[in-house]
Amino acid sequence: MSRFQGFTKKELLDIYRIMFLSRKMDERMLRLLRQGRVHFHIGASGHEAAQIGAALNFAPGKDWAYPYYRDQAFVLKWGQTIQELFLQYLGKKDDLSGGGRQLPQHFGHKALRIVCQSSPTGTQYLQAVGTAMGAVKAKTDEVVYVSSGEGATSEGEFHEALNWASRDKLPVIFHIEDNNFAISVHKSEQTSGASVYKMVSGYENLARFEVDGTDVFECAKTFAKAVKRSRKGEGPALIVTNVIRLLPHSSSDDHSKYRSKKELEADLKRDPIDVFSKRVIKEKIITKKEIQSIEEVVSVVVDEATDWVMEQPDPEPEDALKNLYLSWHNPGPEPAYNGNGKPIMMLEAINHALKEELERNDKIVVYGEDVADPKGGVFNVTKGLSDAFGNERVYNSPIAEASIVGTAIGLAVHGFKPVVEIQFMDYIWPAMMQIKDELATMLYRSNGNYKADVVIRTPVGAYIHGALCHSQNCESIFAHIPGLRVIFPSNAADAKGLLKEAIRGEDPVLFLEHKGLYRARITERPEPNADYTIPLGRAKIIQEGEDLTIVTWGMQVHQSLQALEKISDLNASIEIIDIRTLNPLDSETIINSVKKTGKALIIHEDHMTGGFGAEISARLSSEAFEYLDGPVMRVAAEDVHHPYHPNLENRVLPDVNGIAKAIRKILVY
Ligand SMILES: Cc1ncc(C[n+]2csc(CCOP(=O)(O)OP(=O)(O)O)c2C)c(N)n1
Ligand SMILES: [Mg+2]
Repeated sequence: MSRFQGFTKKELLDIYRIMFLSRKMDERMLRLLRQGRVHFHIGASGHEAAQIGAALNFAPGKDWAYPYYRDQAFVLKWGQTIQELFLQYLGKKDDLSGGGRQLPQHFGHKALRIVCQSSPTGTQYLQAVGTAMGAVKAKTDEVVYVSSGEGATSEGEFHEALNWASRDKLPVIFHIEDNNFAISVHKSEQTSGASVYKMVSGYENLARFEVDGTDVFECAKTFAKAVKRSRKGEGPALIVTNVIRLLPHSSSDDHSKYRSKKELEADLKRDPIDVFSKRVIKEKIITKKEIQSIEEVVSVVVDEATDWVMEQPDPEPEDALKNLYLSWHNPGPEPAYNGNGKPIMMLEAINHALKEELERNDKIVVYGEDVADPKGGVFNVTKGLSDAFGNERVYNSPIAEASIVGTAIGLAVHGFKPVVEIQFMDYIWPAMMQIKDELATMLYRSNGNYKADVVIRTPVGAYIHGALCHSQNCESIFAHIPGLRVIFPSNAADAKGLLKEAIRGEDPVLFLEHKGLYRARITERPEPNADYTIPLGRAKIIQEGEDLTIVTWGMQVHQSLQALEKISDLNASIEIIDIRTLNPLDSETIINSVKKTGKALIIHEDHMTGGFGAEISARLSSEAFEYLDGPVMRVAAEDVHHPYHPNLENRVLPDVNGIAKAIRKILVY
């Protein structure tokens, strides 16, 4: 049979069917919204040709997709059914994207490798780059699709993603659907030169294309070229499709407030569905009658799917609490410490844990700024690892923290186990969006379909004259994030056992390493065997006592022990608990101890206000109130930044004398 623009008649009929189906779905979804059955809608109307032209060129289920919220026609062509999309739209229990957890039009489908999407504009790019990295490492010829609007390309992460993808010639196709507006902001106010195509001209190995996004044939041809090139390993591509936005930005927007009638009417003349049907009718490929018959069938399909989805079960309230974590729901008892090797410092413990786990699991990759040899990390924690395991598995990242975490999520999606380093906790903030909105939410928002079991290691802490931006702790900020485990060891044996456990687990973990303890003799312990792991959520009683419970972690474990020497005159019996993990927190051990001693002093290096001590204090007052013989007290850093000069630094940090003073005060209360 003859082809038109490379397509059989059957294929052309299917292209029309999907374009029209997506359009009808938008219409029906808006009707459901007006009826009060849903709370939000964001439509694909006007973008259909570009999206189908793209989807035609991938192998769904083999290739990966990170489609943004406007990609309804794309996911239909990729293989999602109307029923699945209505389940997602209404947030039903059987919604494959997230079981009703996510806003409408947040796509996800495990079997089709549509990676469950979140809401921030632009976080998807780096994850797509990570998945492409995984595809290359796994020696496949998979290609990764990622899309966004033109407005989202102003996000820094877009440029980070282009940098990394171009540098490594990764198989990623960036599809930028340019509808001129980011909500109400025109691209002339948004983008340098009002052109994403021009803006990205400097990235080596990046193929660039700009096409009329209302012409499905042009789009299909362009994507075919780009995908073919990427599949051969020749590098990423960026395709700008010039589309029209026929609806307001979303159901919460009214575009008549910022777009003229004339402009909206002009857009209607470029409606991709009309453009397509007029063309195939004019070329006598498809008849008007055939078009009408597709429209009739689609209308019935949409009616039936709407009726069907109304009958589908809603999620149960209790479902809201499921699928936040995979590991450490009930941490088992702590195994006996099997350390009988040569004493090692904390730095060596972490290095050895990484080395042993890299040996044990070939899916582990270790990367971050300066982690590769010969430097082996700014603190030498990763020394020798890239020499031993090669640059495929241990490598330097660009100086881009969002890139480190974002690509790690994408690698984890592909089945790798990234153990990444943020060079200093003080510089974790560019990655905060990836950590809070993406890493910590992946399992939950996808209702258990996708996990992002990345381990992030980062040095923290003061007492090394690091001033404002090489001294921070900030553990409370991360302990506040549901879905993220937080570990803060105080000695070499715990560091090794906990890091190995974190790596072997399935949850995202933030592993905090106090810089002041890396080489401190006080952290030395006989090295535990390679099979020694410590379950997360088990606090350690460092010493037992009857008169007071000190709850602490990290460097302050050692300061607390030193403070006891200063109060030896009191002959007091003091229990010290090293919590070791903030999430999960072993409340039971803390509460049982305070029930015994009747008094609690919490000591941490992070600032006082909103520090993690406040959480422990609150738990004690609600669960051990009647056992308390005095107020729960805290010693912490002052609520100021960390100044440089030792006179200033010492003034704001907890010290041994201050701890001793607090102990005296609470004991006589
Ligand atoms: C990081 C972030 N900032 C702001 C928003 C709110 N927001 C959602 S969509 C959008 C506009 C996006 O425009 P564009 O990228 O052009 O895509 P379009 O919706 O036009 O297809 C904004 C500002 C967001 N979701 N995430
Ligand atoms: Mg836009």
